[in-house]
This record gives sequence, structure tokens and C-alpha cells, in this order.
Amino acid sequence: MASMNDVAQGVIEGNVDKVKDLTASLLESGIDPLEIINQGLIVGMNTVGERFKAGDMFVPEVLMCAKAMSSGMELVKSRLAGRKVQSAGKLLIGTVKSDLHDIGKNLVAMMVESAGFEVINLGVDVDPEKFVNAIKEYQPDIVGMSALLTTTLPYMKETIEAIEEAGLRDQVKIIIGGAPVTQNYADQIGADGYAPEAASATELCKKLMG
Ligand code: B1M
Repeated sequence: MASMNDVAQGVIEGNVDKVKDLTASLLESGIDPLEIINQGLIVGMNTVGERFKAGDMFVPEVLMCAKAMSSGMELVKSRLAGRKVQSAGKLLIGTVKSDLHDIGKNLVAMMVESAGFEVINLGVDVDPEKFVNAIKEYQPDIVGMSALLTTTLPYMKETIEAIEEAGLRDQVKIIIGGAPVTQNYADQIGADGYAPEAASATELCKKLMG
């Protein structure tokens, strides 16, 4: 039988078909979808991150790994969606300007959605103006921003400033996350909350709706 370790290995190899097949077979055998994410897909991507940092892997390879991870997440998502029970609130989420990393943000979106929230996912490279326009259009309860690069962190601050300037700050709670983000940074830029990973982001959204 397929193991979590095989799934992680498939992500490391950037093998889309392998990850799809293994994920499907684990889901078929009744394994908890969240376990596949946390003990298979993320474990694999963590190793990719370490190798990328050490210079043992390069951008095209990492892209294949990201594709493999996303293909597994797509399958898991269909199972998590079935758990939806009621609308707990509306989250508008995006990766900030100039940042193309979307795996973690999509994971947060997926888990918050599976907790009963309506989620509008704006994608990557979302500039402050696009966040502002989307708040006007979708009227979310919570706005979530993700950033993975230290160089794109300042766009979180700029986006909050743009939301303030548009007179929309009182209408929404703002949460932020991503590898370089800290609680300290969230306090510094006036966000309403910070979560280090997807499960706590879900808890944070529930708390803010409370
Ligand atoms: Co990029 N990259 N990358 N990369 N990449 C990092 C982030 C890096 C740390 C790698 C390294 O050097 N060790 C480094 C950043 C260094 C820094 O700024 N300090 C880096 C770099 C430098 C770059 C480029 C500049 C490389 C280059 O071109 N020379 C370039 C920049 C492109 C751009 O954005 N403009 C680049 C490109 C890429 C790829 C396109 C190849 C690919 C992204 C593909 C994609 O996303 N579709 C990629 C990847 C995959 C990574 C690593 C390896 C993995 C990121 C990931 O998906 N992790 C990453 C190394 C690493 O993180 N270890 C790296 C798995 C994911 C589940 O975790 O995203 O942290 P994470 O999300 C978590 C939490 O952070 C949190 O919950 C998630 C789930 O638990 N979270 C939130 C995230 N968002 C949240 C929002 C919330 C709450 C929680 O509320 C709203």
C-alpha cells in the first residue's frame, strides 16, 4: 500500500502522475485528507525547500515539485469540500504584489473553505488596488494576504494603507501569513491577526468572526 513517505518522495521527484496516483489511492483507502497534506505533501515540499536553499535544486525543478504538490492538493480538496456545512463568513485571499508563491496561500484557502467559509481567491501578484477593488466588489468579512519573499513583505503594509485610504478598513478584519511573516510584523503594520500555518489560519478566521 502507498505510504505518506511515497507521496513526499513523489513531490520531491516532481512526479505529477505519481503524486496523483498515490494521493488517490490513499484517499480511496480512507486516510484522512489532512493527514495526506501534513504528512505527505508538505513533508515533501519542505525537503524541496531545503534542497533549493542549499543550491541542490533549481527553479525549473522546484516548479515541477510545486505542480506535483498542487495535483495532490486538488484531489484532497474535492474530499475536504464535502465537509462544508454552513457559511461561517467570507474570506478574500491573495498573494501580495510581485510574489508568485501560491501553494501555502491555496492551502489556507482550501482549509478555511472546508471550515465552512466562502473563499474568494484572487491568485498571486495581487497589487493593493486589486485588493481594494475586490473588497468593494465582494464585501468580505476577512482579507487574507500571503507573502513568501522578504522583498514582498512591504506590500502587506502598502495594501493595508490602501485599504485605509479607500475608507474600507473598518469593514474588514485583515490577517497575514507566509514563511517570513511574524506576529511582530503583523502588530507593526496593524493587521488583525497572523497565523503560522493553515490550520491556525482557519482557527483565526473563526475567532475573528466570533
Ligand atoms: Co521560491 N523562494 N522563489 N519558488 N520557494 C522560497 C520562498 C525561498 C525561502 C527559498 C529559499 O531560498 N530557501 C526563497 C525566499 C527567500 C526570502 O525571501 N527570504 C525563494 C526565492 C528566493 C524565490 C525566487 C526569488 C527564486 C529565483 O527566481 N531566483 C523566485 C521568486 C518568484 C516570485 O515570487 N516573484 C521563486 C520562485 C519559486 C517557484 C516559482 C519556483 C516556486 C513557487 C511555485 C508556486 O507557488 N506555485 C517556489 C517555491 C515552491 C519555493 C519553496 C521551495 C516552497 C514554498 C512552498 O510552497 N512551501 C520556498 C522554500 C520554503 O518555503 N521552504 C521558496 C510549502 C507551503 C505549504 O508552505 O508557502 O510557507 P508556505 O505556506 C504555509 C505557511 O507559510 C502559512 O500556511 C501555509 C501552510 O501551512 N501561510 C499562511 C502561507 N500564507 C498564509 C496566509 C495566511 C496564513 C498563513 O493568512 C492569510
